[in-house]
Order: sequence, then structure tokens, then C-alpha cells
Amino acid sequence: MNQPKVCLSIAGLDPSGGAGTIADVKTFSAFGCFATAAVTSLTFQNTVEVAGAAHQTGETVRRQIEPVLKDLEISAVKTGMLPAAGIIEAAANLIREYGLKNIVVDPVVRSTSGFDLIDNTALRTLIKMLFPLADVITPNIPEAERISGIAISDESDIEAAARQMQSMGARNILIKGGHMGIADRGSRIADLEQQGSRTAKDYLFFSGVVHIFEADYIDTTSTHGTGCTLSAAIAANLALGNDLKTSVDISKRFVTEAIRTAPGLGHGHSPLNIEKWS
Ligand code: PXL
Repeated sequence: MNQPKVCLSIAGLDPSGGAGTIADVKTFSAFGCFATAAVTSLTFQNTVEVAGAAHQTGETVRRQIEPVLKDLEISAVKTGMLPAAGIIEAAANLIREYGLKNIVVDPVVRSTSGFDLIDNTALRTLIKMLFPLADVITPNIPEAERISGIAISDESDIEAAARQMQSMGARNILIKGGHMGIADRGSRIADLEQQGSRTAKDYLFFSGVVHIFEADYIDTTSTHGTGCTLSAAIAANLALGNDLKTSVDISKRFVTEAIRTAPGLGHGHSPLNIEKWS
């Protein structure tokens, strides 16, 4: 049997299974990759709320990752919740020391339910240390706004935010447009819905061009872990040797299907159906 590609998740553990480490591991497996994982924080949550978190330290994160790197060849890395500067430094230093490739950085800032998953010092460290190492960063609209300092309400704002993040050291940027129009941007979405044209658009800025990925917008609360699943899927596809654009294309279709067929578990934002990709 051919040996599988090995992927590493550096993320938080969501015991309810929808986001973080568990979503990453299932996603790596769905693409036939072998999953390894270092936990940055034990979060206390279910599908309704994040009640708190007990963070690891830079040292305990390094001590989880280094034995794995000494033993296994890692073909791609996905980072998710990195709640403290020391943890980010440990991850960035290891990526550099071991020359790791195919780095996907999901700049996780806040849970869907509004829990802060990173503080401002850590966010500055993430930008400074991890952006330059990332093959792609995958912010959603609120994350892109917080990182770039640019309020986003249309496509020209998305482009401005991407250019700003490129000037902060990010090479390739996937801005996930799924949040555009939700909550405070209701009127614009109402307009689009009237035209019957509501889609979920993601914008990939790379090599000086932008590529737009479009999928049906699925009106559902089954969205717990969509960001985690997408970034893990991109990492798995890069590990398999696909280029960035192909990896994003496959991953977006994977997440759309996972949302469409979500099992409807729990009383809040249901997790996705992370099935085998064929
Ligand atoms: O979706 C962001 C996210 C990432 N990682 C963990 C989380 C969450 C949101 O709740 O719990 C561990």
C-alpha cells in the first residue's frame, strides 16, 4: 500500500466535535491523508456557545509537535486557533526550523457565538511571524476586517483588505465571503435575494490576480466548523500535490456538500457532514 501523505493540524480542541482538531482530523482523513495534531487550547463548548478555554503554552505546543516532526514527514500544516503569542512563536519557529511546506494559516479570531479566540498581542504576533510563512491565509470577512482595519461591505473593500494584508506579509489570501450580508448587512442581502442571486463567494488573491469561487449559498445554521474544515481541506489537497487554485476549488466544493448534508446535531450551530471526498 502506498504510504499516505501526513498532515499536521495545530489548533484548538472542540469537545463537541464540530470545529478545531476533530474537524481537521476528519477532513484530512476524508482526503486520504494521515492526520496528526497538536492541541493549542482545550475549549469548553457545544454547538450553542463557547464557555471558556484552557490554553496550552508555547512549550507544551512545541513538545507536542517536535517528536512528530522528528519521526514523520509532514506534507502540509494547517494552523487554526492560536490563542497566545508564545504558541504562535513556537509554531512559527518549528515551521522554519524543519523547513515545513504547504502552510495554511486560518487566522481564527472569534467563534461564531462571539467568544474571543485570540488577544490583540497574539494577533500582532500571528501577522508578524506566521503570515510570511503561510502559502495561504484564509480569513472570513470579520477576520479580514479586524486584521486589515478596513470595514468590508462590497467587493472593492474585499480587494482593499486583501492588498492591506499582502502589505502585512501575506502572500496568498483567500477571503471567505460567506459572512457578507449576514446580520448587519441585511439590506444588501435582501436586495440580492430579490434578484434571486444569493451565492457564497470566496476570493483568492494570488500571483497578482484574484480568482472568485462561487457556490450556492445554503441558508442554514449548520455552519459550526466551516472555516476549520475548509482550511484543513486546502492543506490536505496541497499535501496531495494539487496547486493552490485547484486545492481551494476542491475544498470549497467539499465544504458546500458538508454543509448541504449536515446532520443537524445539537441545539445551536450544527456541525458539518465531513464525508469521504471522491
Ligand atoms: O471557527 C473558529 C474556531 C476554531 N477553533 C476552535 C473553535 C472555533 C470556534 O468555536 O472552537 C477550537
